[in-house]
Amino acid sequence: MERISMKKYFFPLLAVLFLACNGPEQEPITLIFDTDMGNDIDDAIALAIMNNYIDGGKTRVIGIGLSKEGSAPAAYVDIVQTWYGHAGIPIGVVRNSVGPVKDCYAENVWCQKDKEGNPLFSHSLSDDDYSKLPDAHILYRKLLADEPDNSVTFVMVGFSTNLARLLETGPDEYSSLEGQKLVAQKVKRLVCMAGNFRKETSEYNVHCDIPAARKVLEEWPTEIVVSPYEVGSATPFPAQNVVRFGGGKPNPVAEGYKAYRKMPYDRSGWDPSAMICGVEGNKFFTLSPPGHICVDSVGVTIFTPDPDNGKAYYLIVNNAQATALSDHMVELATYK
Ligand SMILES: [Ca+2]
Repeated sequence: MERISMKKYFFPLLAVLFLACNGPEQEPITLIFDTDMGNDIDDAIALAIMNNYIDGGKTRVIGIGLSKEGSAPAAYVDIVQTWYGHAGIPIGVVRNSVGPVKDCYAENVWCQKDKEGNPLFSHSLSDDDYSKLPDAHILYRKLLADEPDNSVTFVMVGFSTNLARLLETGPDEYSSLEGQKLVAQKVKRLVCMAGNFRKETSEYNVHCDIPAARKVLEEWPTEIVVSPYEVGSATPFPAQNVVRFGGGKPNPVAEGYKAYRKMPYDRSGWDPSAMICGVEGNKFFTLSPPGHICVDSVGVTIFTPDPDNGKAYYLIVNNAQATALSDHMVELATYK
C-alpha cells in the first residue's frame, strides 16, 4: 500500500517540479518577417537570428516579405535560407515602391564565386523566379487566411509599404475580409523597428515611406510594439564576432557584413532587437505604457500614453539591458 501511494503522489510531484524549473514548453510563434534586406546589414543579422529560432523550435515562419525592390534582396534571402537549411518559406516582393533602389550588399553576395568560378552560395529558387514572386501584401492575405485567429506575429524591420498595402486590400480569392479586418482577426501583434522617441527626428524606416508608416503606426488594429532607433543604437553587433558566422565555412551573412562597409565596424542592432522581441517577448526590455503613435508630416513619431485604449508600446533599454541584449544578439546570430 505504501509503495502504491508513493507512486500516486511522487510522479505528479515530479511533473510539477519539472514545469516549475523549466516552464511549460512554449508553442512556436507563428511569424511573418518583413524586411528591407539589402539596405542595411542589420536585416541580415536579424535573418540569422530568425533561423536560430526556427532550429530551436521557437518559431514557425510562414512568410518573408521584402520592402526593398529588385531581384537582389529576394536572391539574398533565398541564399541565406538555403545556407541555414530553411529554404521554401514563401517570399513576397514589393513593386512600384518609393524606397531607395541602391543595393548595399545583397547583389555582391549573390554574385560571389568560389575558386572554380562557381557560385559561392547555393540558392533554391532559379534566377527567373525572383521576378515572378508574388506581391508581399497579397502573399500576406493568403498566409493570414490559412492561420487561426489571433495567432500571427509580424516582425517588420524596414519600410511600412507592404503592411500599409495589406491594410488597404479588399476582399479576394483568399478571404472575404478587407485588409483591416483580416489583420484584426488573424494577427496577434506587430513588432516593428521604427521611429525615435528620444529625439524629434525622422527615423530612416519611417522617413523612406512616411504615408505607409503613418497608416501602419496609426491604424494597425492589433497590439503594436515598436523597437525604436535608440534601442538598436544602444545594442551594437561588435565586428570581432563576424568571424564566428559559419564556423570556418563561407557564410552569406558574414559576407554581407564584410561587403556592406570597410571592416572592422560595429553595426547597431536595430533589426535584431525587433526580431528578439517578436519571438522572445519583452524580457530584455522595459515597455512603455500603452498609448497611441502618430507620425507627423516630416516623419517624426510622437507617442501619447492612453492607459485605457492604447494598443501601441515602445521598447526602452537601460545600460544593463542593452549589454545583455547585445550579448544575446551575438550568441543567437553566430550559432552556426
Ligand atoms: Ca532594416
